[in-house]
Amino acid sequence: MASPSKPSEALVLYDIHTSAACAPNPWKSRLALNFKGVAYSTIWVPLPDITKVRRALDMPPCHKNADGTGYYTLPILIDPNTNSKIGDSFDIAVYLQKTYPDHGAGDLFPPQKLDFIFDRWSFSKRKDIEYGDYFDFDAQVEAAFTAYFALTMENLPLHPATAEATKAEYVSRAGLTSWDGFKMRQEERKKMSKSLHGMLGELGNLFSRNTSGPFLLGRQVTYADFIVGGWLRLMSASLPENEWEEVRACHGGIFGQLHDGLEKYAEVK
Ligand SMILES: N[C@@H](CCC(=O)N[C@@H](CS)C(=O)NCC(=O)O)C(=O)O
Repeated sequence: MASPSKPSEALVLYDIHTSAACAPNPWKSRLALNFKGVAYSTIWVPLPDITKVRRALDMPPCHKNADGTGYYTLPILIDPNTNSKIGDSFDIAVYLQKTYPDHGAGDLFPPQKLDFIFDRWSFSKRKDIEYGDYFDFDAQVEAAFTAYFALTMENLPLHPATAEATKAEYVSRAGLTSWDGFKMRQEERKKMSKSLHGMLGELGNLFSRNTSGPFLLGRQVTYADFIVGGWLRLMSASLPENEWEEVRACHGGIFGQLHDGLEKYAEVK
């Protein structure tokens, strides 16, 4: 693969069209792109059009639905400078590191201990791949936050133009009859929020090893912070205000400080 020292053409990031950018995996790519300081623009795709857009770009799905059909997702990154198309957030981060190693703030993947395990069953220990520790961390953090996705459903900032089609898609996937089926009873929310805070405590333990800054490595930001930061973006956009404030403040404010520390890399372009 060519390794342009400075990309002459802007890269293109495909993200999901919502009224406030909130999709965690595209967020990881946005944070990584801003960290690398390469020029790019965003194409916003309505959720019901992701399959069509991904197929038109000749990108196979990276996951399967329960019935074996392809589950088409974003982000996708196109880099016209190297004629590359990448359709998975982790692959995008690795691509950026390999292709633009010295750009922007430098190394996305410095060695560090990322021993957060949420789901022992699926923990793969992918030490065989490059940046395997980061890959595992990504998978574990995804499993951890996905377990609490229900808390964000009611208030997802859906784009008005495609809100009804998006709701219909989610309702059908969940086997519900209406969007109201996602509404949680107050006591159910409380119970799930308590459990979320427990999970955040476990994750927060990794952040309390180095207290010199808001990131896992103190003042040095890495892709591992972007992995967590992508999910915090979803929560900041979708949790009711008081619940987001509780997430920010819990465990000594670790997650509020992380979210604020990442603001520097959060410009939406
Ligand atoms: N492994 C993929 C997963 C991407 C993914 O799950 N993307 C979500 C948004 S965060 C998506 O596109 N969802 C589309 C849908 O639910 O229809 C990656 O890391 O890029």
